Amino acid sequence: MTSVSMIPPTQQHETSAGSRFLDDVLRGLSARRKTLPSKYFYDAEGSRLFEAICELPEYYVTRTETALLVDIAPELAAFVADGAALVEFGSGASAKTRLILDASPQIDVYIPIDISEVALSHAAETIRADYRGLEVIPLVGDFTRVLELPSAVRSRPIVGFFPGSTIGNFESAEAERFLRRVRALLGDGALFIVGADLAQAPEVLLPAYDDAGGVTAAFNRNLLVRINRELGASLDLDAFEHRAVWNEAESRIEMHLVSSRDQTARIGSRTIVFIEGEVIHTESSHKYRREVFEALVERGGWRLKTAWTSDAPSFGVFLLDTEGPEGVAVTSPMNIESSPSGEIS
Ligand code: AVJ
Repeated sequence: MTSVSMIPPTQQHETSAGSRFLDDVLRGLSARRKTLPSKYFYDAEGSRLFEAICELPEYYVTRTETALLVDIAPELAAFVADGAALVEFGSGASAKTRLILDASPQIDVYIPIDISEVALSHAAETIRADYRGLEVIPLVGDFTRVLELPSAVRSRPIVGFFPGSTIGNFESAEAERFLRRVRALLGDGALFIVGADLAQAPEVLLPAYDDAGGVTAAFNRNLLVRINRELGASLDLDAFEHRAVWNEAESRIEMHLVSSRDQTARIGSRTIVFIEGEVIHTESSHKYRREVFEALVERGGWRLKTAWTSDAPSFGVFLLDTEGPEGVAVTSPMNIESSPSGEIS
């Protein structure tokens, strides 16, 4: 299995990246119920649209988590050891990171990991400029595939950071596997700070994923734009509609693209058929109940140390550690390199 973890951003274009994208797209669109992996939203335009979503009045998620982090940053800082390395999964513009760094000047190294090279290198540069003593080591790539940390940080206390409720994009088995991999990657004694959105009324959730200005619709449809551009496909962009659905049974918001007519599209060497009303499921955003989330992190090999939740709309920041109840380090539950498949989503 391949890893992109140790390759600096400038050398990052592995030859297989394009064909993996094609394989994933064809696999998803050949299934009886069509899907596309949500990680492919984040090309340069998708990352820009996501940042715009974060500013929308309807999208409460970012604002709520940020306010909570502002409140609790001093409490979090008390758990962070001197000389720590902060490893962020899916760092994007690194906006929330600043709240952690400002409150925890004892952090010496920052390792942002992101799939969008443009977003990552820009964020790394601005963080470097604003935090002079901080060593910044960006890793570009799919954060579900990182197998190793730079050797420079292995002797340091490690704090993982996974805000934004990005964990909610995984199915529960995938989330569990991701947590186990991070547990193995960060090692015994690590802390892991995870932000997760909690369940709320559909009247709050639906507009957050289907805003009046159509930014989320553009974000969703940009996946098709990207497939056309990067894979030379012939999807008719005007013939797919954005839809957000609350799936009560799975406690998640789903984003769909709905074919507005019978149509076919050429992708690679294949012709994909869509019937009118047929759905491509492009994203799930799970909204947890607190007990459900706690059980998930425990299955993932972590212990919940502290949890903070906001007022409604409720968002949770969870501090996880690796110690067992007796203060005995739990042995690494899984060798990440031997897990059955190379990736999570
Ligand atoms: C960045 C994955 C957490 O699921 O809420 C925003 C992405 N999708 N609007 C989320 C997203 C639609 C976002 N995450």
